[in-house]
Amino acid sequence: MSSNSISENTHHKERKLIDYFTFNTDHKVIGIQYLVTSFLFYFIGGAFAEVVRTELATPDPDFVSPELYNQIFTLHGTIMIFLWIVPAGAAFANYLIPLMIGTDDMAFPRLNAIAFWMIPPGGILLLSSFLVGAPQSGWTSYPPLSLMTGKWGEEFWILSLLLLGTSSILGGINFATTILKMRMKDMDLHSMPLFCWAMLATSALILLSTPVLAGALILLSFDLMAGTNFFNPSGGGDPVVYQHLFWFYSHPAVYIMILPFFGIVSEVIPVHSRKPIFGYRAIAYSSLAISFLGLIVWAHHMFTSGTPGWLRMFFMATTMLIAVPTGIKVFSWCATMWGGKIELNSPMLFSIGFLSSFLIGGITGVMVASVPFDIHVHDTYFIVGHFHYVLFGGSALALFSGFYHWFPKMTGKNYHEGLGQLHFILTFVGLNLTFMPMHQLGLMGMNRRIALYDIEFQPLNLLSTAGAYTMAISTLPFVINVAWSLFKGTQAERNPWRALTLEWQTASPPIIENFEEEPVLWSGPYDYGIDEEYDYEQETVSDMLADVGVK
Ligand code: HEM
Ligand SMILES: [Cu+2]
Repeated sequence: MSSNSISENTHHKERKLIDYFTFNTDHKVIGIQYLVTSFLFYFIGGAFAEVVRTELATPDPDFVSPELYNQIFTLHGTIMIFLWIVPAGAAFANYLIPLMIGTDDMAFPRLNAIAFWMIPPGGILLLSSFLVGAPQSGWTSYPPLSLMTGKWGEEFWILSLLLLGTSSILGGINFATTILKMRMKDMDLHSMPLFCWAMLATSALILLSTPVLAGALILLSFDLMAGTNFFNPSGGGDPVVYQHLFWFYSHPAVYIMILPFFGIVSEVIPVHSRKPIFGYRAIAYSSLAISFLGLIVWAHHMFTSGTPGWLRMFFMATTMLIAVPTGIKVFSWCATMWGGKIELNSPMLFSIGFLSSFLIGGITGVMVASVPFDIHVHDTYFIVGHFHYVLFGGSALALFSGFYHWFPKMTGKNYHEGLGQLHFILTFVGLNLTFMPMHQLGLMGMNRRIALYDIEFQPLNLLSTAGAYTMAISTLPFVINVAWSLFKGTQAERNPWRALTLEWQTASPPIIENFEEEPVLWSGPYDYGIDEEYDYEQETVSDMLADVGVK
């Protein structure tokens, strides 16, 4: 903390709109840049999802051509993962970590800005692949298909992912260093907010696995452009080696996509239940356990790729083990809510929605971890149903929970509670309507990644498409809420939720230097139930702290 460097006049520095469009090193600006950029891609990726579902409303490939269908679902998956969920996690990490640990910026502010500025070119590169024939081989880009369906689109995809992966690595270095080195004095690892633990675990995963993806992509690029045969079977290469390298990154990547949001839920639930978090250490260490286990289970994506039986046993067992630390978290969140004074506002509704949908995704996850079952449902809509429950029902709902929770802090404005709740209801209904029927479709044998299907699958597909339209509609109250609140919302308090983590000790939005005066650790991050000592009507932090006898 360099609060002694805060001089009188810097107090009056104002944030300008242009700062958000330039190379700025303030972690709060970068956090907002990440958030806004990722949401722009969410709308694009979402529009692509609607095209996919519109095509699938009828059995014939009549809405878009089969080639375009392939391109659209490939870009839908790629965008949702690499340009929405992952950068949105980084958005919260950037914005919150320095505030939560009571410091004024990230460890490497310039590196931070560089990491962000790789994302827009990465996204533009990906979208411009439509000009040269977008990739058609799915977000996994398995060879030999990826070597056969159009050279330049595939190469654009590879280059884009290399940029986005590099950005992610730079971010991970920054998060880990900041958490380990920049905490205010008195804050040891065991008194920092659980979101920081989650980001520590995420960063470890990013650093260990992303370089492997880069390696795989570079080799794929050689096969594609230089005629080498690392993965090309027609030249003696081995496509299964690509699958190993790809999933060595991409399985951990599913935890890179969900751990930050586990962290967000761990912040939201205790505040809005007014209860201390149940099992702080269990939640913190289970993040680390998930990281470790996540690194040794990749071949469960290859149960049908000729993996020998004894090896499948190993990957089946380790995969199922992940249910243990994950279950610990879920039970801890439930125990935290148990008997609490739960307020069903937007952040809490999204967190509860997260819990229930993630539970379904987790259960189908244990199902597909089982080799005999997976052999039957591999590459069917059961899988599509499963991972959307995890990614949309898990990551995305928790993302929205965090969005509403920190909206007053980030913008200084209160959002409209009714619109937030409407957003939740439409999303939650749409989500279940879209993805629940997919499980049954998969069990009935409907393949994924096809524009044409058998007439018997139509009724359930229609339901699913109706759900997708409901979700499209759900973004309206969301967008209106954000716009309305920014322009017409009332000024937010410093600490509207009476939360105890440090980011709430500064103004909403925080001043450029983060804290007017050095923040004070006057309790653990989740010591709720001592409300009577905490008068949230107080004007300033020092009053507040004086009130509880700290100063
Ligand atoms: C309105 C919401 C959404 C709908 C209606 C939707 C629909 C679909 C459908 C129908 C497919 C299968 C395409 C096919 O196999 O032919 C698909 C694939 C996929 N979706 Fe979504 N999705 C939505 C949101 C999301 C989100 C939020 C994520 C991630 C954060 C995501 C990630 C993926 C991925 C990774 C694939 C696989 C693409 C591939 O195989 O290349 N989707 N989506
Ligand atoms: Cu996996």
